[in-house]
Amino acid sequence: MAVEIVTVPDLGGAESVDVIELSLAQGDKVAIEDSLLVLESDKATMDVPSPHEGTLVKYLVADGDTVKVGDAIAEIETADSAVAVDTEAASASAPAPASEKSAEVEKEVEAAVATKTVAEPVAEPVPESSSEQLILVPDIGSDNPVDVIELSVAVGDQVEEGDTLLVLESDKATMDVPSSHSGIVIKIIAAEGDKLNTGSEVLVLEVSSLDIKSADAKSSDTKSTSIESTEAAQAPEPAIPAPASAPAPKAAPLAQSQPATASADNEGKASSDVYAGPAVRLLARELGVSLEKVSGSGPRGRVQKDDVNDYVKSALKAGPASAAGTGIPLVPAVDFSQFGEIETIAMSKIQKLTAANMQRNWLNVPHVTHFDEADITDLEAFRKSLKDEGEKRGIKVTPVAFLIKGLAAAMQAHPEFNRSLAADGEHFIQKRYCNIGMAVDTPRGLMVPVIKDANEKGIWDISADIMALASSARDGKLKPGDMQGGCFTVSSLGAIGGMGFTPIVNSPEVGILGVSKSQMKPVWNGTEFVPRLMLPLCLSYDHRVINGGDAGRFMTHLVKSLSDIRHLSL
Ligand code: CAO
Repeated sequence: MAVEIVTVPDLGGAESVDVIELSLAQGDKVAIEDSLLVLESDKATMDVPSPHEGTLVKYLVADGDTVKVGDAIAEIETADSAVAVDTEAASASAPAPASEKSAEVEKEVEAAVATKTVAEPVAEPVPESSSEQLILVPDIGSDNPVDVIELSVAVGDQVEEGDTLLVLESDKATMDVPSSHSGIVIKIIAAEGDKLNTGSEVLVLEVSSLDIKSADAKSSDTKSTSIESTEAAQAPEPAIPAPASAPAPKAAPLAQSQPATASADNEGKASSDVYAGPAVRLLARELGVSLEKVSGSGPRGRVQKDDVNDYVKSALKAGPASAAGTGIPLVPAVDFSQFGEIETIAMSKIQKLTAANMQRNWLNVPHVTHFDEADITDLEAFRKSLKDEGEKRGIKVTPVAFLIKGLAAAMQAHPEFNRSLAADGEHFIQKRYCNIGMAVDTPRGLMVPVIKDANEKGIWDISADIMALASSARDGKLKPGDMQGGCFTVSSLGAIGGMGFTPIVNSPEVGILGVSKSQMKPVWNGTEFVPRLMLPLCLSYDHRVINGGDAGRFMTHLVKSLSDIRHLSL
């Protein structure tokens, strides 16, 4: 017989932390590494995984408690043990056993059985006897009566040990009362709105002798466990704070065919604020559902298991965008032909890929765009001076080559721009190589070939790469390797026009530089306005990796080196 006590593990330096979620219900099966509860410090939340496999006997802490390393948090009955799950269940104060089956109960049983016969295939008869089990309110830790706010079962329901029978609410918390036995509900004694105490009668279960034996086998208590004995439900699940402002359910008019309970819209709430029990939270986590997306149909907007299941079903029906859990409403399809003549044009493969990538990046990356302009008067003079040499080499040098050279230098000086966020969301990947992607406008769509090792190349080599890659992109001759391994992207619309734009980060890169058309502008030099050629630059970055200060310093570095290209040789 072994009941293992689980304690708070090393908290990585935090002295005390709050219990913000109990992940399981009493009596739940638990595997090693299953989350038992969630702790929160002022910096982070952490799941406490179970070090044992077995059955959760009970929690030794409640939601909202503050705990420290080594505090006992739960009892787990390991597989080889026969300790009762409900060792805390009330027994001393339990009323006398129900000794008679009333005619009313018999009728309800018959009705329930008849209903089940219609609704479900008839199960093979099993050679076992059955009896009634009166379920009582377990020890609720207080002498004050608590309200029944939800009956979770109906007459005729088959319940399993650990299933929630009803939900109680005190002025401080709500608690699920799980069943101590498996069986069929044959009579419900408590009603919603009743005030109950420890030991109050809840309902009567018809329990097979096999179930009773197995429940008895688990009991370490010496109290009588005869078939006719009265049994308290398992101790209530630890408290889940009820939303203080949870609206009371509105009764639907009888004539309406809507559900009788109002459904609560949880949009905009934190998941931990959604009114739901631990079993529902566990189910939501297992299915990858964010609870705030689910409307609760239970009393006071409580989210039920069925609500989570219904949410998943409708998300799957709605298609991939919705199933991904984005919750973004789809743009409705419009029949444009009702307004005039139309033509439907098939998207190229590249256009489809671009659309998917842009949407993915736009939705995933918290974008910020930083604007600046560089004085490229001297750079342009120098670039033009390279024309003859360029003709001899067969290479055309454009401002984009200087931008790429300047970007590579700025990335060396500010390595955070050469990072990606690791898939675990907890690490940065720092790249020691420097490849710069270049957006190319082609008749078949946007392509981004990559200039490899830009930090090691001079203006001639970069210019040669730009020409070769842009022409391959336009001729559809890029190889997959030409478009892989980018660390940062430049998107130049300088030859086309515009004063600025907000490019979309080419994730998992963390920055993209948009370049617009340079213009002569009057610039104040301290004594007079002078005509200078100004180049508009727009840096979009992933704010998960880059902060505004980083962006400001990066752009200042870039602007300085473009304004005085001698810096690029340093
Ligand atoms: N301001 C003013 N003129 C500019 C300029 C700028 N910022 N950048 C380039 N130019 C001029 C060059 O000086 C050159 O003119 P000259 O021939 O008189 O010297 C001419 O524009 C060259 O343009 P180009 O497009 O042939 O070559 P490039 O190296 O400037 O650009 C490339 C190459 C591939 C970046 C470009 O052709 C391209 O496809 N840009 C589109 C990128 C794009 O679509 N971005 C949007 C992505 S999101 O939808």
